[in-house]
Order: sequence, then structure tokens, then C-alpha cells
Amino acid sequence: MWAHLCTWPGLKWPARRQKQQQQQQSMLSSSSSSSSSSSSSASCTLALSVGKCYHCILSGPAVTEHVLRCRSGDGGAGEIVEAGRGKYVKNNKYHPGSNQPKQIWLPASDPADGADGADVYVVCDPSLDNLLHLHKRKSWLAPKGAQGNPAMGSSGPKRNSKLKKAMTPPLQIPVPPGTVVKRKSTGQLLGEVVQPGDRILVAKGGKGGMGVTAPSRGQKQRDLQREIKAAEKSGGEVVAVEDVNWKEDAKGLPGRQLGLQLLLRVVADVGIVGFPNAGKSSLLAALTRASPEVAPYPFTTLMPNLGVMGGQEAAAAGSSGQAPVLADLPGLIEGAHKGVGLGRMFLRHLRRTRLLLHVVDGAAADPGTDYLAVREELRLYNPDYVARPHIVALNKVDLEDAGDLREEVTHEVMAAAHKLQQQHAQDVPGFTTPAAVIACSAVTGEGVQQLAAALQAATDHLVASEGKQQQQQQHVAADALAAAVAAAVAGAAAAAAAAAAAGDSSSNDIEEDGEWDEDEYEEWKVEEDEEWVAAAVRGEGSLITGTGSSSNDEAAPQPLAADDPDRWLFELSEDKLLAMADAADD
Ligand SMILES: Nc1nc2c(ncn2[C@@H]2O[C@H](COP(=O)(O)OP(=O)(O)OP(=O)(O)O)[C@@H](O)[C@H]2O)c(=O)[nH]1
Ligand SMILES: [Mg+2]
Repeated sequence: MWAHLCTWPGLKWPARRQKQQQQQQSMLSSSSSSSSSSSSSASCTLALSVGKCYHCILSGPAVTEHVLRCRSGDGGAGEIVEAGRGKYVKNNKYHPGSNQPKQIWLPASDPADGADGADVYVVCDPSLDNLLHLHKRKSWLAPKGAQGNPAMGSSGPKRNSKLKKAMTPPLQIPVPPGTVVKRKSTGQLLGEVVQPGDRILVAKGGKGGMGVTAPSRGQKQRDLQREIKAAEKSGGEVVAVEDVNWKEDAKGLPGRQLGLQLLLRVVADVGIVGFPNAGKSSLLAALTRASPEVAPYPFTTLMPNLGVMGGQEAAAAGSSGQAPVLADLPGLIEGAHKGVGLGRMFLRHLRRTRLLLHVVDGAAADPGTDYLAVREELRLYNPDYVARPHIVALNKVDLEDAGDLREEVTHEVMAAAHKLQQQHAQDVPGFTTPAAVIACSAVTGEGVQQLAAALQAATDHLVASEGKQQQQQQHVAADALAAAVAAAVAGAAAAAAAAAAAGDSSSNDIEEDGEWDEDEYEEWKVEEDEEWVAAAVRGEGSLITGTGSSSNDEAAPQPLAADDPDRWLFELSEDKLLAMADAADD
């Protein structure tokens, strides 16, 4: 879309789709090596090869980052009233036909102040989930304050000090929850909006000018005459100096102008991290109703995807808590903490998450090393991230290699995590090991229920312990969390096993694969009929009407009447029936 704007070195756009598809295979085969030794240009080439250049997308009309200029309103000028002279102002209470005057004479005392200029606020708007709406408007100029006017008061014209100053409605810049606001020039953090109703004052409006009483024309004349007389007496020169201070006082102050940098960090309970292509988006789709793009090449996801887990998992886990919000992030590669693959852009989204879900491709050459590499990137970007509780999802266990090695890999991941924890015991207090390692498959759904239960239980546990944590300033007890997760996983596994057993007993051969096969049904029906007729011939049953003798049928099956038109069905196959009866006797 913004391809023609791309000036990234060495890139040409649009690359032909066919050519991309050809290149894609070759790039994918080398993606593992390129991801380990990637530089930013390599990442861009990789993205281009799969039809997307995220440098273009993100440096163009950014969705999670935006820069704008804003200016608060200038203060309105104060009212200037000539000394000794009053003023006619409009009577706001006047109605045609009433006996009130249209204009009211106000005495000269207490002139009205000018209104302050409008403030500029950044406000949280929960209906938004990105910064795209700001793209078209780079400058946000707040309105000026109104000039001092005694008629502005809501109760009509009055020289009342409480009413003389009109209010200027503030200018509000709507942003989604999780937006961080910084000053563009200095990088100073101005604040962050998280919940609906949060707002940050970024520029205060200019103060309104004071209402002033100017010397009257007569007074000026008298002052001048006095000056002249004094000069004649002393033989000096007449210098008429006008007092201009009152003019300055009446002026409103200018508003404040500044550049803002807005950064969106998604607000979610669970942040999903892992190498590209590990199946993060597939798991998001399996766990929630979100439908992120899923494709067999790296960097399919370029923007965070959010999904809310359904209430079923919560109920299954015996939870009364809120359904967790999951954020699927773009894949991380080695050097992400330095910005490789635009990793820094994505890593900031984890800041407001409670729990991390590490997705590891169980069919990868070395899943344990992949897990460690992602942990290392997180540690280097922000040590807080590795002190955050996390669960490992060992994905793709439906694939042969991954399925066979799941236990071995689980132990490998756990051992590696404990080793890493010991290594960083000094520099990262509270370095966590996985609360659980859950083997699953986003494609077949195996283990997904357990994973959902684990995420729900962990989120509930973390929410409950957050209050205590704030009071006691301590990390969440890892053992308690692991126990809560293990209990939820065991519960979900038992429920899944029970459901599978119930499914087995009620299943029939025809619908096992979930699709209705008419031919298969016909075959089955003939077999059933044959058995049934054979039993009837042996005297173990009777020929009855109806084919769907379901237990819900209220009417009891009836023997076929001699004149029943359906009876010919059986009479025609009499030879066959006799043959079957003989076979049964044998
Ligand atoms: N066999 C199998 N394939 C899977 C499974 N999960 C995901 N895949 C496949 O793996 C490929 C990548 O899946 P995605 O969900 O796009 O992976 P991702 O981690 O989101 O990738 P990026 O967005 O590029 O970081 C797709 O072809 C999926 O169909 C799984 O459990 N089993
Ligand atoms: Mg993805």
C-alpha cells in the first residue's frame, strides 16, 4: 500500500508476486540461518521475499507509533473599560415581547478577564486499538480563549467575578489504552493511559488577559494639562508619557506548542512470544475467537493480534475470574533486543502483560535452544521480562518427531531454564522458570484445553496476588503459581479424557471423521439391515418398521403387517434371508 514510498536501501517495490513466491521457498530454506545471523537489511529482504516490507509499513502511517504536533490555545484578551464609563451589553435573558431591555448598562468597575486558552489532553478511548486514526492529522491546534466579556456568564450579563471568565473546552486527542506519551524533542515521559477515563494534560492553555480599567479620555487630558503647567513653571520640556502597562495586562498569554511521540503498548494479560513460525498465531486462533493471519513463512505477523479467551475455559478451570486477553506478537529473532527484525518495536508490547506464553516449535531441530535464545533476548531487552511468570507451549506435537520427543524436550526445556536461572541469580532477582511446559498442537487441538486452563489459572492467581504483591513488594511465589497451574492442567486433562471416552462410546463409524459420507452410510445401512434381518430370521427379533430406532423415539416399533407395502422389501430377498439363516445356524 505504501510501497511507492519505500526508500529502504536496496529494495524495489512492487516485487512481482510470482517472483516472490519463487523466492519464498529459497528464503524459507535459509530462514533459520538468516534468523541466527540476521541484520536489519537481511530481515527486510526476508520480509520482502514473502510479500511484505515491514519497514515500509511501520515507518509509513504507523499503527503503533505516531508523532504529532500540538498547541494549546492562546489566552483571550481581557476587557478594557474606560475609567468612569460604563458599557451597554447584550441582555442574554431578553425575550421578544418581555419588558426587559435588550441591552443592559453595566458600570465601569470590575472589567471581565479573558478566558484561558484550551488545554490539550491525550485521553484514553477504549473503542480504539491502534493509532491509525491519527495519521491524517499531524497538527492539533486548540482553540483560543474568548475575549473578556461580561455578557458571557451563564446567568446573563453581570459583573460578577465568578461568572466573568468563560471556560474554553479542552482539545482531546483520543488514543487506545496502553498508549505512552513522550515529548518528541527530549524523549521525556509525560505519562501513559491505561484505563478508560485516563487522560494526560500535555499542554496547558495560555492564561487569559486581565480585565483592566483604562484611564478615560478626560483623565488623559487633565494629566496632560498638569504636565504642561508643571513644565511651564519649571521652564522644562513637556513629555507626555502614556502608561501602557494596562494594555500589556489585558493581553492573553500565548499557548504552548510541542511535539508528541505516541507509542502504543498493547494491554493484555498474556503476551505470546517465540521464534517466527513457531505457531503463535495458530495458538491464538485455537485459544480465542481471533483469526490472525497464519502462514508457513516467518514474519507473517507484523502487528500484535489480540484475542480474548472464551468463558468455557474459565468455567472448566473452575475460575470465576475475567477471561484473559492474549496478545500474539511478531516473531523474535536473535538480536531483537537491539532492534533486529524491528524487535524493539514488538518487545515494548510485553511491558503491561502479567504472564508470558513462550511458544516453542516442538518439531524444530533444537527446541530447547530456541527457548533459551528467546529468553536471552527478553533478558537483554528488559530484565523484568525474565522475572515475569511464564508458561511454555511445546507446539506442533502432532508432527511425528515432536510427538515422540515431547517428554525429552520438556525435560530439556526445564533443565535449561533452571540452569539459566542459576546463571542470572545475581543480576536478575526473581528470574523465573516455566510454571508449566504443555505439549500441544494448534492444528489438531491436542493439549489446547490444558493450555487454556493453565493460562486461566495462572492469570487468576496473578490477579489475586497482585494486591498482596503491591503491599509486600515481593515477587509472586513461583511454587504457588506452578501448583495452581498444575492443578488446572490436571483438571483439564481429566475433563478431556472423560470427554474423549464419552465420545468413543457414543461415536459411530460413520461420523468419526466428522464428515457425512453418503456412500459409507449406505454401506453401513445395508450391513445393519442384514444383521437385523438375520436376527429376525433366527427368531431373536422381529421385522419392524422404521429405520431410525433411536432411543428417543416414543412410539414402540411395530411388526410389519401382512399388507404393509414395505414388506416387499424383505420378501424380495427371501433367498438371501434363508441363506443367511443357514449361515447363522452353522
Ligand atoms: N503441524 C502443525 N503445524 C502448525 C501448528 N501450529 C502452527 N502450525 C503451522 O506453522 C506455520 C506457522 O504458523 P503461525 O501461527 O503463522 O506461526 P507464528 O509463530 O505466528 O509465525 P510468525 O507470525 O511469522 O512469527 C503455519 O503453516 C501453521 O499452519 C501445529 O500445531 N502443528
Ligand atoms: Mg504469527
